Amino acid sequence: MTTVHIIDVESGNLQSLINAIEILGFKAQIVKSADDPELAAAERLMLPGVGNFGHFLDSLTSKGFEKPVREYIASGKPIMGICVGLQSFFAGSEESPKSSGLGFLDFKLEKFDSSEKPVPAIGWNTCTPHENLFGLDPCNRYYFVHSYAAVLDSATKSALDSAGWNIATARYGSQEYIAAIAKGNIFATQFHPEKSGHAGLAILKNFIEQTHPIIKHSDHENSLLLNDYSNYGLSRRIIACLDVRTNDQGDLVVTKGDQYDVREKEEGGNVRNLGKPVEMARKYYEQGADEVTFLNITSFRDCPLKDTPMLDVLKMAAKTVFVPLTVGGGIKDIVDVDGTHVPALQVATLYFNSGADKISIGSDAVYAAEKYYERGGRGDGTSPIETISKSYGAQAVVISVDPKRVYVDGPEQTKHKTIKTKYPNEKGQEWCWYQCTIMGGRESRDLGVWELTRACEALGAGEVLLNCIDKDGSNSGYDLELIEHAKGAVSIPVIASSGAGVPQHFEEAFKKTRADACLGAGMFHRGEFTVADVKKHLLKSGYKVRMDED
Ligand code: 1PR
Repeated sequence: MTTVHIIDVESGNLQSLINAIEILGFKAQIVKSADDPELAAAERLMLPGVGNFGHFLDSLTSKGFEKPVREYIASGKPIMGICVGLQSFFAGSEESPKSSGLGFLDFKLEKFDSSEKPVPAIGWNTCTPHENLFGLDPCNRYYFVHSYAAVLDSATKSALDSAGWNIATARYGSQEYIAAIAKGNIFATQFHPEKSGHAGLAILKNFIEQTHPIIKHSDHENSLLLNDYSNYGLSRRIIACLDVRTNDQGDLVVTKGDQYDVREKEEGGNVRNLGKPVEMARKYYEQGADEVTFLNITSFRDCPLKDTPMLDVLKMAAKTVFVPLTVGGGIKDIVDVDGTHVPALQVATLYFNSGADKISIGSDAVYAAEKYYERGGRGDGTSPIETISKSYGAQAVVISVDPKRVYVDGPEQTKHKTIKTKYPNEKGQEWCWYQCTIMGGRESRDLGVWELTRACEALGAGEVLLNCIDKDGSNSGYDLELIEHAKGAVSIPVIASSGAGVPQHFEEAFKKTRADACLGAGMFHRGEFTVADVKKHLLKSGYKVRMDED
């Protein structure tokens, strides 16, 4: 059985890569130290990374990996870089001007232009290989998450061509950049194959087996699936969300509320039990969900942090779900059951090591934003958003917002940013603002969505999960005004959430707002529609979506 060695410079979620290699029937072996004899004996080597370029390169150097990696490459044996692993083959990056790359490609990465599109780029894009490259398929979608890229112009393209590089290109907004590169024994992808569903697993398999299968599609498939570069080139992202908690019998269950009330309506009603988290995550992956989000909606603080049941849920889900996993709930500085203070960064690290790609912060994001304004619009580097973003990158930090609509007579009646709504209340008030809450809607704060999202973006959050308590569980469609309000506030991606009841609601959100992704929960849990139903509907309506076949 082929063994794949993976260099570990403590950069992101390696567990998912290990799981992907194992499910393909190969053996994965982590290499933690540069003098590990396994490294010299390796036949297939992987260099994966997420987050900050400088952090990755500096760790590679300080751990002594640079020399053995260069020697391995000189030996002619196959190596594959992933994400920051690809970036490390370049000379440097605008992200960390003081850090040098390995310099196999003589130019530098730059930050995406955020004046025309959300940055970080998070989502599913196509790759166009110039020659056959490990079966990279222009009709497939691969998962990208990055702010910096090897942006191309015609001069760099011809220089790379003359230097013998085979490149696959992608386009985000108006910028063309390198999605994958290959030359001799070096292959690298900017996207995450281990998070790109069946299409990504196929690329890993082809690299390990060193095969380049020929890709053929019918005209019909091409017309449906080739990129039309609408939505900056990203397919419409559909997320399945699992609200998880222990029920009255002590079992960990997926539940779902109406306006956040998760108990059955009758007197003394039980917590609604809609299924088991790991099984449901897998079901949604197989239905084509582009991401799965787990929200721990109550605390499990009656057990030591390391035994938190959600960690097991993640570990098990990550074995069969090869799309990004987000976990939220309880990401904050905590005091463990034995009295130990555990910083939020350490809590987040436990989740990342268990298979999470992103963490989501709810109540603590509100506290951080409040303090940001108290300080006159500054962070102090200590909030969970700041510490986690610094270590794992902005793309790994989502803020989960739980707002309620508050009507007023006019903008002068509140200090919060208001909108004029198409839906006046029964008193005829036509203006409203969106009030943030904490603890799953239990307490309202003197902070609006506009102010919260802007502060969190400045502190280092990379994405907004925009719930809406008024719409949650209503099956009446998203609050489109809220989505546009948040999109106007920030340039990071915004995920629309709460209210989806039929596939048409997803289409409506994509048509009438700038939502970067749409999340659904109840309609999927109750089995009324599958994720595939939503995607087929969008495809029929002319939207590009990721269709992933085994
Ligand atoms: O404050 O950092 O510990 O995070 C707690 C997390 O738990 C937050 O992300 C918060 O949104 C979530 N949460 C807390 N209480 C509830 C509850 O429902 N009682 N769930 C809750 C939030 C909203 C969505 C839901 C959509 C779509 N649930 O997750 O899935 O509204 O539903 P629908 O499509 O059925 O309408 P912290």
